Amino acid sequence: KGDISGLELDLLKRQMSAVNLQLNLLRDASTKLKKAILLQNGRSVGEKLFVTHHRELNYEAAKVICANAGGSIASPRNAAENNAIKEIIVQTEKVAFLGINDLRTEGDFRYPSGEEIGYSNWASKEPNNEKGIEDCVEMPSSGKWNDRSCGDKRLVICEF
Ligand code: 293
Ligand code: CA
Repeated sequence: KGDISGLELDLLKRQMSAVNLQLNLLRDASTKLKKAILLQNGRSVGEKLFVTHHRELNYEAAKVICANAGGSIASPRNAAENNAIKEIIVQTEKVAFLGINDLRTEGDFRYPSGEEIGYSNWASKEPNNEKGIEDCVEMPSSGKWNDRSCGDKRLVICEF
Protein backbone atom coordinates (compact mmCIF):
# COMPACT_ATOMS: atom_id res chain seq x y z
CA LYS A 1 0.00 0.00 0.00
CA GLY A 2 1.13 3.56 -0.68
CA ASP A 3 3.91 3.52 -3.29
CA ILE A 4 3.36 2.28 -6.86
CA SER A 5 5.83 -0.49 -7.75
CA GLY A 6 7.91 -0.51 -10.93
CA LEU A 7 5.76 -3.34 -12.32
CA GLU A 8 2.53 -1.47 -11.58
CA LEU A 9 3.91 1.69 -13.20
CA ASP A 10 4.90 -0.29 -16.30
CA LEU A 11 1.40 -1.82 -16.53
CA LEU A 12 -0.24 1.60 -16.16
CA LYS A 13 1.96 3.00 -18.95
CA ARG A 14 1.00 0.16 -21.31
CA GLN A 15 -2.70 0.62 -20.45
CA MET A 16 -2.43 4.36 -21.09
CA SER A 17 -0.93 3.88 -24.55
CA ALA A 18 -3.64 1.33 -25.39
CA VAL A 19 -6.34 3.85 -24.35
CA ASN A 20 -4.61 6.56 -26.40
CA LEU A 21 -4.63 4.30 -29.46
CA GLN A 22 -8.37 3.59 -29.04
CA LEU A 23 -9.02 7.32 -28.54
CA ASN A 24 -7.31 8.14 -31.85
CA LEU A 25 -9.30 5.44 -33.65
CA LEU A 26 -12.53 6.83 -32.14
CA ARG A 27 -11.58 10.37 -33.24
CA ASP A 28 -10.91 9.20 -36.82
CA ALA A 29 -14.20 7.25 -36.96
CA SER A 30 -16.14 10.28 -35.64
CA THR A 31 -14.49 12.67 -38.14
CA LYS A 32 -15.34 10.31 -41.00
CA LEU A 33 -18.99 9.93 -39.90
CA LYS A 34 -19.35 13.71 -39.53
CA LYS A 35 -18.07 14.32 -43.07
CA ALA A 36 -20.38 11.65 -44.51
CA ILE A 37 -23.48 13.01 -42.70
CA LEU A 38 -22.78 16.67 -43.46
CA LEU A 39 -22.23 16.10 -47.18
CA GLN A 40 -25.96 15.84 -47.93
CA ASN A 41 -27.63 16.78 -44.66
CA GLY A 42 -26.01 19.74 -43.03
CA ARG A 43 -23.24 22.00 -41.86
CA SER A 44 -21.07 22.37 -38.76
CA VAL A 45 -20.08 25.58 -36.98
CA GLY A 46 -17.58 25.08 -34.16
CA GLU A 47 -18.97 22.23 -32.06
CA LYS A 48 -22.53 22.66 -33.35
CA LEU A 49 -24.07 20.51 -36.10
CA PHE A 50 -27.09 21.63 -38.14
CA VAL A 51 -28.80 18.65 -39.81
CA THR A 52 -31.92 18.60 -41.97
CA HIS A 53 -34.63 15.96 -41.90
CA HIS A 54 -35.38 16.92 -45.55
CA ARG A 55 -39.13 17.09 -44.79
CA GLU A 56 -41.47 20.07 -44.34
CA LEU A 57 -43.58 20.03 -41.18
CA ASN A 58 -45.41 22.50 -38.91
CA TYR A 59 -43.48 23.95 -35.95
CA GLU A 60 -44.76 21.54 -33.28
CA ALA A 61 -44.06 18.46 -35.45
CA ALA A 62 -40.60 19.81 -36.32
CA LYS A 63 -39.88 20.31 -32.60
CA VAL A 64 -40.88 16.70 -31.85
CA ILE A 65 -38.72 15.33 -34.69
CA CYS A 66 -35.66 17.21 -33.41
CA ALA A 67 -36.27 16.34 -29.74
CA ASN A 68 -36.74 12.64 -30.55
CA ALA A 69 -33.39 12.70 -32.35
CA GLY A 70 -31.73 14.17 -29.25
CA GLY A 71 -31.45 17.71 -30.66
CA SER A 72 -33.56 20.86 -30.93
CA ILE A 73 -34.84 23.06 -33.77
CA ALA A 74 -32.06 25.12 -35.36
CA SER A 75 -31.70 28.45 -33.56
CA PRO A 76 -28.80 30.57 -34.85
CA ARG A 77 -26.96 32.45 -32.08
CA ASN A 78 -24.62 34.42 -34.37
CA ALA A 79 -23.93 35.30 -38.03
CA ALA A 80 -21.76 32.20 -38.63
CA GLU A 81 -24.55 29.87 -37.42
CA ASN A 82 -27.12 31.83 -39.44
CA ASN A 83 -24.97 31.36 -42.55
CA ALA A 84 -24.58 27.61 -41.96
CA ILE A 85 -28.38 27.24 -41.80
CA LYS A 86 -28.75 29.44 -44.89
CA GLU A 87 -26.38 27.13 -46.81
CA ILE A 88 -28.62 24.12 -46.04
CA ILE A 89 -31.63 26.10 -47.27
CA VAL A 90 -29.85 27.06 -50.50
CA GLN A 91 -28.71 23.44 -51.03
CA THR A 92 -32.16 21.89 -50.41
CA GLU A 93 -34.08 24.72 -52.14
CA LYS A 94 -36.61 24.77 -49.28
CA VAL A 95 -37.60 27.42 -46.72
CA ALA A 96 -36.89 26.31 -43.12
CA PHE A 97 -38.34 26.97 -39.67
CA LEU A 98 -36.06 28.26 -36.92
CA GLY A 99 -36.70 27.37 -33.27
CA ILE A 100 -37.10 31.03 -32.30
CA ASN A 101 -40.72 32.05 -31.55
CA ASP A 102 -42.94 34.53 -29.68
CA LEU A 103 -45.63 31.98 -28.71
CA ARG A 104 -45.44 32.95 -25.02
CA THR A 105 -45.58 36.76 -25.35
CA GLU A 106 -46.42 38.54 -28.61
CA GLY A 107 -43.43 40.46 -29.93
CA ASP A 108 -40.95 38.86 -27.49
CA PHE A 109 -39.00 36.38 -29.61
CA ARG A 110 -37.14 33.69 -27.63
CA TYR A 111 -35.22 30.44 -28.08
CA PRO A 112 -37.28 27.25 -27.54
CA SER A 113 -35.70 27.11 -24.04
CA GLY A 114 -37.41 30.42 -23.18
CA GLU A 115 -34.09 32.29 -23.11
CA GLU A 116 -34.05 35.76 -24.72
CA ILE A 117 -32.49 35.90 -28.21
CA GLY A 118 -29.05 37.52 -28.30
CA TYR A 119 -28.84 37.73 -32.10
CA SER A 120 -31.38 38.42 -34.86
CA ASN A 121 -31.34 38.78 -38.65
CA TRP A 122 -34.84 40.04 -39.53
CA ALA A 123 -35.71 40.95 -43.13
CA SER A 124 -36.73 44.60 -43.50
CA LYS A 125 -40.23 45.34 -42.08
CA GLU A 126 -40.18 42.02 -40.13
CA PRO A 127 -41.44 40.75 -37.77
CA ASN A 128 -44.85 42.12 -38.86
CA ASN A 129 -47.17 39.52 -37.25
CA GLU A 130 -49.31 39.57 -40.40
CA LYS A 131 -53.01 38.87 -39.67
CA GLY A 132 -51.96 38.55 -36.01
CA ILE A 133 -51.02 34.87 -36.42
CA GLU A 134 -47.25 34.83 -36.93
CA ASP A 135 -45.43 33.46 -33.85
CA CYS A 136 -42.76 31.32 -35.58
CA VAL A 137 -39.80 32.26 -37.79
CA GLU A 138 -38.92 31.07 -41.28
CA MET A 139 -35.63 31.47 -43.14
CA PRO A 140 -35.64 31.60 -46.96
CA SER A 141 -32.51 31.50 -49.19
CA SER A 142 -31.66 35.14 -48.33
CA GLY A 143 -30.86 34.03 -44.78
CA LYS A 144 -33.09 36.87 -43.53
CA TRP A 145 -35.82 36.02 -41.02
CA ASN A 146 -39.59 36.42 -41.45
CA ASP A 147 -42.18 35.70 -38.78
CA ARG A 148 -44.70 33.16 -40.05
CA SER A 149 -47.62 31.07 -38.76
CA CYS A 150 -46.41 28.06 -36.71
CA GLY A 151 -49.06 25.98 -38.50
CA ASP A 152 -47.38 26.41 -41.88
CA LYS A 153 -45.07 23.61 -43.07
CA ARG A 154 -41.40 24.37 -43.47
CA LEU A 155 -38.14 22.42 -43.82
CA VAL A 156 -37.02 20.79 -40.56
CA ILE A 157 -33.43 21.61 -39.55
CA CYS A 158 -32.23 20.41 -36.15
CA GLU A 159 -29.15 21.38 -34.18
CA PHE A 160 -26.99 18.99 -32.16
C1 293 B 1 -46.94 41.10 -45.97
C2 293 B 1 -45.95 42.02 -46.68
C3 293 B 1 -44.88 41.21 -47.38
C4 293 B 1 -44.24 40.23 -46.38
C5 293 B 1 -45.29 39.36 -45.72
C6 293 B 1 -44.69 38.45 -44.66
C7 293 B 1 -45.67 37.42 -44.18
O1 293 B 1 -47.71 40.39 -46.90
O2 293 B 1 -43.87 42.06 -47.89
O3 293 B 1 -43.31 39.44 -47.06
O4 293 B 1 -46.26 40.18 -45.10
O5 293 B 1 -44.23 39.21 -43.57
O6 293 B 1 -45.15 36.68 -43.14
CA1 CA C 1 -44.07 38.13 -41.36
